[in-house]
Amino acid sequence: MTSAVEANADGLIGPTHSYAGLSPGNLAASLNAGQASNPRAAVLQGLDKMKRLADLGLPQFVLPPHERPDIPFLRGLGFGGSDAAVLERTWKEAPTFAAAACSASPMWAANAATVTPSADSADGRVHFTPANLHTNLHRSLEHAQTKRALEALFPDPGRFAVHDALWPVAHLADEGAANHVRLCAGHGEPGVNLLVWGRDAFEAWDGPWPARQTRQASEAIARRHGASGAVLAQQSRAAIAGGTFHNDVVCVGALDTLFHHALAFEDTAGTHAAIRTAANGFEPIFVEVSEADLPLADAISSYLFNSMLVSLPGESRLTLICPTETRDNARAHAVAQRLVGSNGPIGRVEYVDVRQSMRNGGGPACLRLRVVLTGDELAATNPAMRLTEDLHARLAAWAGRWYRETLAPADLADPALIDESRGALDELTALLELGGGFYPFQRT
Ligand code: SUG
Repeated sequence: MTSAVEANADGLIGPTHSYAGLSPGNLAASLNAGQASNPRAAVLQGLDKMKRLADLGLPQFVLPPHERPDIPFLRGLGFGGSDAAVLERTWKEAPTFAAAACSASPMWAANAATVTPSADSADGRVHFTPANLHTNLHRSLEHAQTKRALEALFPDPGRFAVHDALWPVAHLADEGAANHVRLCAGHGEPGVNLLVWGRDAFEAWDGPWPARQTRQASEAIARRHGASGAVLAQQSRAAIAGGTFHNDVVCVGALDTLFHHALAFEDTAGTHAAIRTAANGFEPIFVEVSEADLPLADAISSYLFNSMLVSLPGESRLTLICPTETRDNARAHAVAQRLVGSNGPIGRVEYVDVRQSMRNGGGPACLRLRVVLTGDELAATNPAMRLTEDLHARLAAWAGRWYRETLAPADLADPALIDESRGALDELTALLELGGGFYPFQRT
């Protein structure tokens, strides 16, 4: 048996973190649209969560924010002149494109890619497919830079295969690991790869909100990664209609345990049966929460299931790391307490404050990409991107120097934000040793 660990790579929250209401069907983001954000508090909350996980003994990496505003994207729309003029004209003539170009959405690293560990892949490498995030304009701008960031973190092509995103077209709409759960007996052993899709690419979709993942995208990823133990399951239409824009809003899994809301899947019994059949050498445990115990609306507002479910060194039961919003919701809190009180697989619940991200619909699980790595693979990662006590302190000081305290949506049109953001990213390039030309502005 190969031993392996589950590392987390979190998206460092960028200087343009804002509430622009860009994601239809994401109820928190729509509710908070137009409010002022606090980018500095946001990045510090994210960094503190990373440190918490590192302190608990899990390898923790940092994925750098993307260049925003995305001036090259706006130039591609025909806006010309100086960078400041491009931004100013776009806000005047095409504000929706301008808002998309300013979003700090790469922070939600669960949407960065789908990952297949070496224990499950056909060629014994760790495979990554950056998500094309085709459904939302602002998120469709991410995948090329995400690929670059993954290549910086996982530089050895003998061990890591970083693919291009799936062809960016509606038929192959893909949202990455937010719709993937891996179950296994031990991280280094072959697992079940549960891939959850919302719609079939060739059937009409008539739900009130977009279904962001197609069955065909999930199939293509499993095929190109050579992923063993693949189980495809349909996300329930009721869940999407209720505001479940990703499966990880109602479902999380770790080792042999799948923790989910009763409305997560269109066919719960069929999904459980398929997982049981695919599970090689272990008996999966399903912890299902009923609609009576936690109505879907409370599951979504409290983000109980958008928690990190982790196996900590030396502990036999799993730990659930929830946002403080879960504690603030009486029903969700009661479910969490019951889990710990029972003799089930989850032995501990902890709370983290990621409120700035939560207000855009991004909980603790959205902010991280899980990557299962053997000892040799871990040793082959870029050490400068690993969060240590020292890097945490340096990044917190960096954010204090560069990030604004508050940012109203109208401030996104301020041309000074271009220089501020680039200044911050330039310094970050050195801090994380990302190499020359990592960002588009460094290549011109
Ligand atoms: O894609 N919010 C993100 C939240 C992503 C959460 N990720 C996971 N569940 N894994 C989204 O809807 C809102 C940005 C805005 O409206 O400005 C946004 O993109």
